[in-house]
Amino acid sequence: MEYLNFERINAIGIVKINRPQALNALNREVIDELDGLLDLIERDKTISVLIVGSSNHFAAGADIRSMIYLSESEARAFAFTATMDRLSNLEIPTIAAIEGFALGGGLELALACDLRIASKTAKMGLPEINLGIMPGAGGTIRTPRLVGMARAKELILLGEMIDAGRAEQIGLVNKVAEPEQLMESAMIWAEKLSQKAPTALKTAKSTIHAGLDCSDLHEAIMLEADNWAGLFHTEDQKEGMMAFIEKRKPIYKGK
Ligand code: CO8
Repeated sequence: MEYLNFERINAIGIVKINRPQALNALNREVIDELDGLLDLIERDKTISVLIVGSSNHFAAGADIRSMIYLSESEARAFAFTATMDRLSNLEIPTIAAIEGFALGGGLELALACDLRIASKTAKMGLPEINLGIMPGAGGTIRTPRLVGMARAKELILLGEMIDAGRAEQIGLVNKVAEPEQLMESAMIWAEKLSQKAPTALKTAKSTIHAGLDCSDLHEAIMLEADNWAGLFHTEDQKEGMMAFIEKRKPIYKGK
């Protein structure tokens, strides 16, 4: 891969965008590489958590140079909505470790992750409006779900950057870390997650997503009840409860 670095530490996968000449702006090649990596992660059942990070800057948006002369149909083909959706719907939990700029499509990449940790010095925003466009890879959809409609409109319509403290205050990121402790903070959460029952994590994540997509509260509650009961088919549930009774750490198999 030219634009992504991928490494594994035990069951934790860490992908870092590496296109420093354009502040990690996302062009088609970066997204195609990310798609390929998602194929690998979906197949490799030994990876239990994914951290999405970078060096210096998370990503300063979609690549503006690649977009200037796109026609409507070319813009549709350039858009990376499908890849963001794949990331969002990965069965394993994902953590964005945000440093530097996370703007436009870059912030949308972070929004497609389950959890977000930002360096104290990170700057985030959805500045597409300043380029005569709007967010197009989940920004107008995921932001209001995270921070509420009023704050989402503030970010999207004014197109101004916010700092990490404000992002934490409005719930755009889960927590803020000192710059030198960003990856360590992400690893601490990743290690904790890698010790949970994969079947329960996967089901909890998909139930949260399905619940948010469901406009009927009763239907959503019934779906939760079904998914909850479904976990009693799994070995992980038996192991989790038995380990509690036997006062030992559970050993999950993801089955
Ligand atoms: N695309 C292409 N190149 C970029 C981008 C970008 N998004 N951001 C920075 N760069 C390049 C600059 O052009 C510059 O290159 P060069 O040295 O060759 O001139 C280099 O990175 C360094 O940037 P600056 O000199 O501008 O650095 P500064 O520290 O002065 O400023 C900023 C940093 C504030 C981040 C500034 O670069 C900036 O405003 N960048 C653009 C941010 C932006 O508008 N992002 C949104 C892009 S649109 C988008 O993301 C649409 C998403 C929709 C997704 C749907 C599917 C595609």
